[in-house]
Amino acid sequence: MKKALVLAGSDTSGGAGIQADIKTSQEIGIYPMTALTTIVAQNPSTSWAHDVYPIELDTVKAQLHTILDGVGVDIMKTGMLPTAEVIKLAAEVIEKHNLPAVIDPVLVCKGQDEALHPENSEALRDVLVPKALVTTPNLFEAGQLAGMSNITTVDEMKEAAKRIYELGAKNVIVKGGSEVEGDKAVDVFYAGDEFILIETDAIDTTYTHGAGCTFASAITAYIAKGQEPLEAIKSAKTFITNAIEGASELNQYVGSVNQFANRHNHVNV
Ligand code: PXL
Repeated sequence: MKKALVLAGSDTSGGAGIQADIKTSQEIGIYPMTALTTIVAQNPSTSWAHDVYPIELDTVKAQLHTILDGVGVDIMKTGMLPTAEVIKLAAEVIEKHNLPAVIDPVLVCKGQDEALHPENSEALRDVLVPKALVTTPNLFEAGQLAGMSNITTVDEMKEAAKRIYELGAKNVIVKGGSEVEGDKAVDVFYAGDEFILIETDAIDTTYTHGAGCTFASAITAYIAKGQEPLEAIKSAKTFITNAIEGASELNQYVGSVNQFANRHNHVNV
């Protein structure tokens, strides 16, 4: 079984973060090991604001030692990285262990409008995204990485994808999802050649908590199982579409995607 190192945060509410990564890995059939970078505790007393509790750098390093030097991995996936220090550490790990890496450049949780820290965008842009085999920014993150504000059209997504590719990422998938004009959920893929639009019918739901983490984890798992990046992205799009279709409400604030929904609709690889 292929093994993945997941460097990401814990979503206490269970739908996103490392919880999504573990569930997705399990569904697709790879073995995830987790180095926790931060804990997100959603606060029911403040309308579900996401309170972020970073883990000590030494504790992150100890987990990486277990995974990299104690077991060994085939691929790496990053999610929420709370400080520029941890972002740089992630880049060092990719370099030292020569790992294919799927970088989900998490800057903000869905429904939250404050980026984690401004210096994190810069570290992601300058240090980590350049080392990505695949990077999966949403529109906000693509804007931050590409130095563009307010991306709303497919043409702007293409421009952002090209700029992010030029940072050094080998395969870029800018996730427009249902936020792009029109009734399709559109993502733009770029790997230095032509732009490829990956489209599905938009699903009419707000229960999408965990979608970004699940999508990036599915890409990681399909690559680990032997698919090329573009093929893995297409398989992951099917996986996340099913997971969104199978989503359910958690409370008045949020509903989470359901990785289990793919058992009935699985892309077998
Ligand atoms: O969806 C982004 C995200 C990533 N990682 C963690 C999260 C969230 C959003 O809630 O909690 C740990």
